[in-house]
Amino acid sequence: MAKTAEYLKRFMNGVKKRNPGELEFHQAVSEVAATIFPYIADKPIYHKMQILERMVEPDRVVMFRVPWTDDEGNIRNQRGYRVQFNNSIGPYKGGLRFHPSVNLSVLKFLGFEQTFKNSLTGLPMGGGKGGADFNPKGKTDNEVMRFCQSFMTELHRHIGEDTDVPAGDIGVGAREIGFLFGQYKRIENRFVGVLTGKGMEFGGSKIRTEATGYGTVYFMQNMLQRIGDGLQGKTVCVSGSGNVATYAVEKVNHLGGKVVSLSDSSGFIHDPDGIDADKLAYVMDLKQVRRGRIGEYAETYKSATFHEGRPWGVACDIALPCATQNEINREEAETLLKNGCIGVSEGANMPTELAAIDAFQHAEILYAPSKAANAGGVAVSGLEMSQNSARIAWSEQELDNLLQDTMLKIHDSCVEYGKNKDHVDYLAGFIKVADAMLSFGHT
Ligand code: NDP
Ligand code: 2IT
Repeated sequence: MAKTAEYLKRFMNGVKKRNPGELEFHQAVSEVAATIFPYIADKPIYHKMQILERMVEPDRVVMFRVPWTDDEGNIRNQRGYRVQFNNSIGPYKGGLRFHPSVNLSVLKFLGFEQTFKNSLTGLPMGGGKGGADFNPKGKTDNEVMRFCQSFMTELHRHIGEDTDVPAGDIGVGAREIGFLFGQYKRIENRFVGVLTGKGMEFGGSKIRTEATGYGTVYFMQNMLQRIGDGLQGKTVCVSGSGNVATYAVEKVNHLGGKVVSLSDSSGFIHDPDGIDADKLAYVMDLKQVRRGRIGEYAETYKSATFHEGRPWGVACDIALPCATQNEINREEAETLLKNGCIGVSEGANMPTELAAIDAFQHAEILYAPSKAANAGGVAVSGLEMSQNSARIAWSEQELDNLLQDTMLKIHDSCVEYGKNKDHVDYLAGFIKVADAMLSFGHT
């Protein structure tokens, strides 16, 4: 045990030295390494073949200039990226994020985690992530279109339906995917499934829009069912108000729970009466169509109040962080536990700080890490790729059944490798990628 701890420390020192200042990347690697090291301690082949050392180095990183013109005719300049992390088990696959906070550290953490998540789905997809430090807030549709076209004008040469298949993430939804796909098709003169999350008219898959939020809730339901419980009658705190958060709310409602919060970067709303289907439709229009701030909800619905900060002080049985990374710190985790929270399922990527994960694990509540809990989105992306290749379209019911099966399989494999009955783990995702790398020798 002491030897493993010592080796882990040495390994992390090396990662920090080679990737200076990349704090999010260090955090993601450190969390994964702490899970993996005890498992590989008695398996010398992984050490001899330097598997983990090679896994933390992306296959390749592409960084590029994205010039575009705003509506006033000013030339603007953004930085675009695609981190192709690991294609051992399939083409690179992962979202694109457009947000001012995007940098190499954020995309490397996301691409690294994507590799394990995609492996857990059981589908043949490698890991990648990309995006730009572009802020879609306050931009017109035409400005967003010009930006997306310029971004794809460079990106197109690095991706392909069998090479690398991007999708959406923060700031990249149906509108952006449409603009990006249109430009790819125009430049390449090929109509192929090079992006997922596409519109239904041009090769998109049913359930993809809903899949991440639904999957996160299915995972929570699976964990609850294991202890003879369920979401029926549970009070649920959700953060975020974008794609993942809104479809998580919809599924909690379907399963009989009550959601009492939502948030965005300006603050959160608390609605003790619950966010029902009508209120949810209002939120979707507010955030996706009118692109407003969540505070407007409390002006419309008098049962609700608006507050600055994050929603974790609201008493709940279940917490679903669905906004962004590091949105639950140790103090907030302790507040959740003090208020009786018994389960956390991560819709967002790495929403829980390391010290907060410790608090959840120490309290032995049901805790599902994002690599497992939010894999439903990329799983249905994988099914969109299959449908595109075969030129077929499955029904909503078939796809929802496949999504539920996938989340249950991931849940069960996490439990199998988990340290104890209340702790889920994503070791199975690592093993598949590692064993593929062993087959390739030194690559
Ligand atoms: P959206 O852009 O649709 O929504 C993001 C939401 O999070 C918005 O409410 C946004 O608020 C809020 N948010 C973003 N950044 C911050 C911040 N720094 N501080 C506070 N609030 C913030 O993105 P998604 O719903 O697609 O993504 C949410 C999370 O889920 C991300 O972590 C993403 O990586 C993860 N994820 C997404 C998948 C997908 O299929 N889309 C799949 C798996 C994981 P505002 O409107 O004010 O910006
Ligand atoms: O983090 C994620 O899994 C996503 N943003 C979805 C990736 C995908 O390719 O569907």
